[in-house]
Amino acid sequence: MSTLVQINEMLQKGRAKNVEELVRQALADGLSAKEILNDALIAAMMEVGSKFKENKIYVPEVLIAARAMNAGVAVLKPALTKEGVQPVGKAIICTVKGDLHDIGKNLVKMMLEGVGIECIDLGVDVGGDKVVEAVRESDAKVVCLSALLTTTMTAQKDIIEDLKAAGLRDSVKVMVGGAPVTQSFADSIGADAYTVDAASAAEVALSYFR
Ligand code: B1M
Repeated sequence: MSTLVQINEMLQKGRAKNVEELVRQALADGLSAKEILNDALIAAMMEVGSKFKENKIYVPEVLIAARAMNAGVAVLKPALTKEGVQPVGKAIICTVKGDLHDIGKNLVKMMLEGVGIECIDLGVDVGGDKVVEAVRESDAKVVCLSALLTTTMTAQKDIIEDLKAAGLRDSVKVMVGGAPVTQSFADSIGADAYTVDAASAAEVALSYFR
C-alpha cells in the first residue's frame, strides 16, 4: 500500500500520530508537499465529508479526523511555506461569523505566509466588528474571508457592508473563498476576488502588493 493511501486511511480513522509519522515518511521518500496535501490529506477529508453527509459518521469522528488533518498539515508547513521569503505586507484572515470550520482558512494562511504575506489571524466565528477593528489597527491591505456553510456565506457580505459603513472599504482588497462560495456570489457581494483554493488565493493576494 502506498504511503499516500496509508495517510488517507489513517486520517479517516482520526489517527493523528500515524498521520504525522506517515507524512514525515512521505516527505523523506521524496514526495512533494503539494502531492501529499492534495492527494492524501484533502482527498481523505473529502471522503470524511461524504460519509458525514450520508450519516455514516458523526461530528465526533469528523472532529477527530480534522485534528489528524491539522497534525499532518503542521508537518507539511515548512515544506509548503518557502523559508526566508521577505515580508511583502499584511493580510487579515478569518472564518466568518457562525462558522467554525478552520482547516481551509489555515491552509490559505499558510500559503499566504509562503509567499511572504504576514497574516493577522482573527480565528473563527468572526464578525464585521472585529474585522473593522483589525483593519483600523493594522496596515493590512488585504482581508481574506473563509466560509464553509451555505448559511454563513452571507456573513462575507455583512463584513463588506461593515467595512463600507466604517469608511474602510477602499483601503483594503476583500478576498472570499470556501466550498460553497462561487465567483458569481463573490461578484454579487462586491468582493474584490474569489479563488477556488489556497494556492490561487496566495497568488491573487500577492498581486495586491505589487
Ligand atoms: Co462541517 N460541514 N459542519 N464540520 N464539514 C461541511 C462544510 C459540509 C459540506 C459537510 C456535508 O454535509 N457534506 C456541511 C455544509 C453544508 C452546507 O452548508 N452546504 C457541514 C455541516 C452541515 C456542518 C455542521 C452544521 C454539522 C452539524 O453540526 N450538524 C457543523 C457547523 C458548525 C459551524 O461551523 N457552526 C459542522 C461542523 C464541523 C466540524 C466542527 C465537525 C468540522 C470542522 C473542524 C475544523 O474545521 N476544525 C467539520 C468538517 C471537518 C467538515 C468537512 C467534512 C471538511 C471541511 C474541510 O476542512 N475540508 C466538510 C465537508 C467537505 O468540505 N467535503 C464539512 C478540507 C479543506 C481543505 O477544504 O475548507 O473547503 P475547505 O478549503 C478549501 C477551499 O474551500 C479553499 O481553499 C481550501 C483548499 O485549498 N478556501 C479558500 C477555503 N477558504 C478560502 C478562502 C479564500 C480562498 C480559498 O480566500 C479568502
